[in-house]
Amino acid sequence: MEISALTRSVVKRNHALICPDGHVNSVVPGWTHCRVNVIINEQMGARLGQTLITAEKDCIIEGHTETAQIFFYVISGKCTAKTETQTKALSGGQFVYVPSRHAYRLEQFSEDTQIVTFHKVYEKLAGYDHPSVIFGDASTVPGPAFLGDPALRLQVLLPEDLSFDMAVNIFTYDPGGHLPFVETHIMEHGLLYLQGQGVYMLDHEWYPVKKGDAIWMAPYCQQWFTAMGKEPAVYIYYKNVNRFPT
Ligand code: UGY
Ligand code: MN
Repeated sequence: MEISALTRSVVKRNHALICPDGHVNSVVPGWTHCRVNVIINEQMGARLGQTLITAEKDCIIEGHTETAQIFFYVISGKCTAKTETQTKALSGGQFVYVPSRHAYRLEQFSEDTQIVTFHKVYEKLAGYDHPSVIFGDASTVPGPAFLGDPALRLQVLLPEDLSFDMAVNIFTYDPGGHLPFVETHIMEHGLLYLQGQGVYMLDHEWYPVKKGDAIWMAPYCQQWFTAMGKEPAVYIYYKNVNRFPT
């Protein structure tokens, strides 16, 4: 029998590992007939938001972004996404980016569809236009070798354009593949494992991680990862980018 007082989840000053066994549902106005787990939020010291949505029958995810932009990525299942000017069907691996101050509505979900969202308060850059809505499909995004290592592949889902202040990328590691060095950087991350397993080092603490786990890394949280097991380890992650380091 499992012991309910044990978990791999931890929440520390500058990083957190949130595993599915610790999820507790939140009620979010406008997001109905679904389970919502707020995984990362400013309450823990983060400057991004990350949620996991699991659709039930008649699920509707509707709202109007205010100061924060929202990136919706379909992990599995399907739905229809409507923005002010477009309507598109989304299935696993597809996404919609909704800029700040835009209406959105996701509907016609198949049951158990899962979506991960990343939220960031938008910082406009003088001389650059506000980003527009973007629909995309990860399966069509190239995944070049990361820093020359063919065991690591990085897909960049949003345009690399200074009007954007956030990036969302998918990182794939073949078993045994690992980050080439311990990263120590100002950018913050929120991530979710989509597949596989491995070991993450966060500020010199070592965590076994697998599909379904989420991680928050504050600025300067030192980070390194190696993939283990028989299939590639894949995570989708957020990063703040392209703004003056105040
Ligand atoms: O983009 C990044 O900083 C990425 N290499 N970090 C990470 O995967 N922990
Ligand atoms: Mn990093």
